[in-house]
Amino acid sequence: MTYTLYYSPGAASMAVHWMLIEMQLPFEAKLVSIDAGEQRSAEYLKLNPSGRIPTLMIDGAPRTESTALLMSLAERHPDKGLAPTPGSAARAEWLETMIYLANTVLPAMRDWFYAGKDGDPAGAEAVQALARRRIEGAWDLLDARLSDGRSHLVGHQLSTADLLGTMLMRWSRNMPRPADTWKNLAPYIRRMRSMPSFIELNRREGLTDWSN
Ligand SMILES: N[C@@H](CCC(=O)N[C@@H](CS)C(=O)NCC(=O)O)C(=O)O
Repeated sequence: MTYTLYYSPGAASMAVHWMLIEMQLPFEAKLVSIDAGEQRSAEYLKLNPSGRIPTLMIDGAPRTESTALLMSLAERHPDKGLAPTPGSAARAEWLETMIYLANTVLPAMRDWFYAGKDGDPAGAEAVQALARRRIEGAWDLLDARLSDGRSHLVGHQLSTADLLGTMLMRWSRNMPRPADTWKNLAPYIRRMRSMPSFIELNRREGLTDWSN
């Protein structure tokens, strides 16, 4: 199995990059500079026609969508234990959490950061206000889930939901109410940030602004 990840520091590629490091798999990482607009180069658009990051080459075929990539990797490497076993009770909660993060939180984040680019700049403020409400609603929900003392978003075990969820929480760091201001999310975030694979991920991506 061979992997090449097209990534940009701190972008939606981050959770996939983190997973590859956490699983200790060999892979190649290729930087695509969003600042330089490289995601819209003809060469990159051949791999990912939506011009978004990430793309993961899996055995030579380009695959996209960060959440799907995390789920594919979990399926391809069941021995790494980053998803509950199919058919188990935890599996249903994992599926629910992955879809919730992909379906509700990721699009709201996209709206928060790209409202003026994806849509009419004149309406951006209203779009961002709704996005903020949705994002803060997600932190309420995940905070409540952690209030039962669990160590991770799905049960007591690290899963792809933590990698995706933590990446999204990081994106809120400069928002009016960052995720780490929620009571139960704060210690959870500290725990996730203390993982050696997260520290290594930040080192490789050259990120310094969201660490313990
Ligand atoms: N749903 C996609 C979203 C990807 C996405 O929006 N990536 C952003 C970076 S976080 C991007 O490529 N931005 C550059 C652009 O839209 O031009 C996924 O989860 O992979």
